Amino acid sequence: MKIWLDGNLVDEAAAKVSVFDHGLLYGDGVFEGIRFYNGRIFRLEEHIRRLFDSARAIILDLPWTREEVCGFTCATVAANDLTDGYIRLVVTRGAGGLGLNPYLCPKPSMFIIASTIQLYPEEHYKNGLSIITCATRRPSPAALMPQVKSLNYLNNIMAKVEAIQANALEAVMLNEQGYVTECTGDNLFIMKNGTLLTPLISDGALDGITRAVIIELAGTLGVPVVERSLTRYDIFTADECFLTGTAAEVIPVVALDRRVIGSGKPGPITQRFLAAFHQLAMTTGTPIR
Ligand code: PXG
Repeated sequence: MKIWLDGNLVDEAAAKVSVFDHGLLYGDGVFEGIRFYNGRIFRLEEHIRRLFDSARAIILDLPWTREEVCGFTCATVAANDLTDGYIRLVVTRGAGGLGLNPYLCPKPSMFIIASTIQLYPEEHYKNGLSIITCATRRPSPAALMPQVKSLNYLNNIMAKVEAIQANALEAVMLNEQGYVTECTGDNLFIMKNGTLLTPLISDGALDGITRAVIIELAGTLGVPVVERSLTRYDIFTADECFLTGTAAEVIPVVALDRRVIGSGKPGPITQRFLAAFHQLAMTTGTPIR
C-alpha cells in the first residue's frame, strides 16, 4: 500500500509520523473520510472544502490550495490501483515541543490512506440495526465546535464502547439538553407522517456530507425535509429511521433501546433513499485519473 505523506507517496512501512506531532500528543488536527466508487471520488470537492473549513476554525493554516489537496487525494488512490474504497485524509498540527501551544509547531503534516472500510456487517443494510441511547453526551458546541471534523474522537469512542458493551453496533448521542445529535460516526434521520426529519447541526451534529446528499435527494424524491431538535420520543414514535455517513453510507435502524421503530423492518422510504444514494454514488464524482 502506498501512503501520501507530506508530498510523497511512500510504502506503508515508511509512513511514520513524529511522536512530537501534536495530532498524536493532543488530538490537534482535522481529518476527512471520503469514499470512491467505480473509479470516481464521491463529493471530493465538498470533503476538501469541509477540511479547509475545519482547519480554518482551529487556526491551522494549510500551505496547499484546495485544488492541490484534491490532486494529492486522486494521486493516492491511483497509486494503489483501487476503483472502490475509502480515503482517510489527515492533517495534523505537525511536530512541536511538549506543551499545548500550537504556534510552536512550524508546519502541519498531511497523510492520506486509500483503503477500504466496513463499519457494519452487510446483513444490517438489509435487516436494519438495533441501536441504543448512550450515557456519553456530545460535547456542547461551546466546548467543541461540532462542524469541526477534528482528531478528538475520544468522546465518540466512549459512546461506541457503550454500544458494544450493550451488544449493539451503534449509539445515539444526546447533547447536554437531552436532544438527539447523531450516532458515533453517522448522522440520523427519521420519517414521520411523510416528512423526513433530522437534528439541527447547532444541536451538536457533524454537518455530514452524506446528510447533505440525503437532503438533496429528498428534493428529487419529493419528500419534505425538516431540520429541527429531536428527542428520543421522536425516534420511538417514528415510522422509519436510518443513519448516514461516508463510511456507513445509508443504513436502516429498526430498534432503539430494544423498542421497535415503525414496522420493525427497514421502511419503504428508507429503501428509496438507500437506492437513490447508491445510484448517485455509482454514477457521479471526480474521476481518479
Ligand atoms: N458524524 C460523525 C461524528 C462523523 O465522524 C459523520 C457523522 C458522517 O459524515 P459524512 O460527512 O461522512 O457523511 C461522521 C463521519 C473513519 C470514520 O474511521 C469517520 C467518520 C465516521 C466513521 C468512521 O474515518 N466520519
